[in-house]
Amino acid sequence: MYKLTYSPASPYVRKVRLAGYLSGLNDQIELLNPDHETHIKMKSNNPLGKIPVLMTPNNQYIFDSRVIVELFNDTSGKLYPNDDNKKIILTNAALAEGLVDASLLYVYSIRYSGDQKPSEVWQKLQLTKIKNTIDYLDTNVLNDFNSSNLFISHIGLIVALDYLNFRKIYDWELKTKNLDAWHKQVSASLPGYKETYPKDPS
Ligand SMILES: N[C@@H](CCC(=O)N[C@@H](CS)C(=O)NCC(=O)O)C(=O)O
Repeated sequence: MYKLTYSPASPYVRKVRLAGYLSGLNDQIELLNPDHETHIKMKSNNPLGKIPVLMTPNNQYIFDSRVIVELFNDTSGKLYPNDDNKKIILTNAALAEGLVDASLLYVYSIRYSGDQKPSEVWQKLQLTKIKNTIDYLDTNVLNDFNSSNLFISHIGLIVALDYLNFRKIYDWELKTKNLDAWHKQVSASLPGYKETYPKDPS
């Protein structure tokens, strides 16, 4: 069995879980809650203090989410193709991940502001990245993220768009047409979509 540091709200953990579903490995992944002794031990193995961390069946610790995805792809071959399209798929996945990064930096600007007011300059910087990327995607998603197979790029973008909704950061659904249609179509066919939809820890 694989062991995975779990958090129901984390977009990077969700990406790894969806990659597990698409790779056919979901049944082999045990989720460990934040208060689980092994979760704490696994997390402490990453000096950056970030999740996800994966423990492989032979007790190796792997982070970050991109490396875990690569490991799952080595096993399944299902997350990106090993041909000329590989770099395109991974570039699209990186764009989606940038959307998650900007969203999380926005959320953290509030969560870790202590008794100070969050920096408006910082928030505006992140919101501009988010808005520009959503505009870009609304124009290009049907070409760039279009294939008969689902890949890690699809997972990444679904995770990013749902996280924007979950944290109410930017109402992209109201502002897009192609992207909204793409999301409806892909989310309906992505294995594990509903099971992994973000929620606050109980
Ligand atoms: N690049 C990392 C990012 C992971 C990350 O930032 N995870 C968040 C949870 S969603 C975290 O652990 N944050 C705590 C922190 O930054 O200290 C990855 O892809 O795994």
